[in-house]
Amino acid sequence: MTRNVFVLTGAGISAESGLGTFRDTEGVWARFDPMRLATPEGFAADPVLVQEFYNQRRRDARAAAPNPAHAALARLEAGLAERGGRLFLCTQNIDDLHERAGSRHVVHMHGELLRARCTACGTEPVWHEDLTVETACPHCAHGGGMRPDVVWFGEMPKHLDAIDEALAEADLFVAIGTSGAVYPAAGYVAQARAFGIPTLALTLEAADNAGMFEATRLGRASETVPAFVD
Ligand code: BJW
Repeated sequence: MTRNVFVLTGAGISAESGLGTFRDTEGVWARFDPMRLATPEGFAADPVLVQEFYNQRRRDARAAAPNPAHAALARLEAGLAERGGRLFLCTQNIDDLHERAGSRHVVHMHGELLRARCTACGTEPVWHEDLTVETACPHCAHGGGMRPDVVWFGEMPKHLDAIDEALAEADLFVAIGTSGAVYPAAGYVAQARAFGIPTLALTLEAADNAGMFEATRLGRASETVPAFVD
């Protein structure tokens, strides 16, 4: 019996909540240059541009509502816990739609829009407001500036030890709405295969790493995820 499920979510699960994906034809990276907006070098070169980009993303995320796919994963977490199992919900998304759908434990490996990070002391306070280049750290004596608490290209994703442990303990791996283009997340299916556990992809179009999955169900997450859970 399946008791420990590892779910990896990507931008596709929030697409039907109105938040853009990255690599689809009308995705975020078709309109904006990731090297200018999602790298430490881009932030150093033009912090105003980068803060504005994430301020808009934060406003969009706050205006969005969870969809039936987020809700289904909250039900899966509760159902597994009742049966003595566990859902490890690892998301690449920086929105809080899993939490707002009722998921209790969410691991945000690429950070969170609703946190900021002090560039001097590293504190990561909850943050709901716009950030500007003048925003000062509320905790630190060094007058540090605040940046979005998100993981840009070339930076180390968060919670990697906990993720590796959960993959080793899982008996099913499911990827939802992710293109399999960004590492290390794109490599988790290979890790799961190495542990000998079944792997399933729920996505709209075959991902870059599609060949690694034993089973794939194509469709909208709002339909495929509830069908998988219930
Ligand atoms: C639907 C749907 C619907 C649509 N229903 N589905 C080789 C190995 C390891 C690393 C590298 C490597 N080569 C290069 C690297 C470095 C780099 C990388 O991977 N680059 C690639 C471009 C090749 N990786 C990094 O720099 C990472 N750090 C790192 O590697 O540190 C070193 C290290 C780590 C670990 C061990 C040792 C060393 C950091 C990556 C940070 C990514 N940051 C971003 C932006 C920040 C946050 C933000 O602004 O939101 O994170 S990039 C962007 O891509 C964002 C996403 O989280 C991430 C993944 O995108 P996602 O979620 O997959 O979205 P899409 O748009 O790509 O796909 C959507 C999918 O949904 C599609 O498949 C659709 O079909 C589907 N879909 N509607 C169901 N309704």
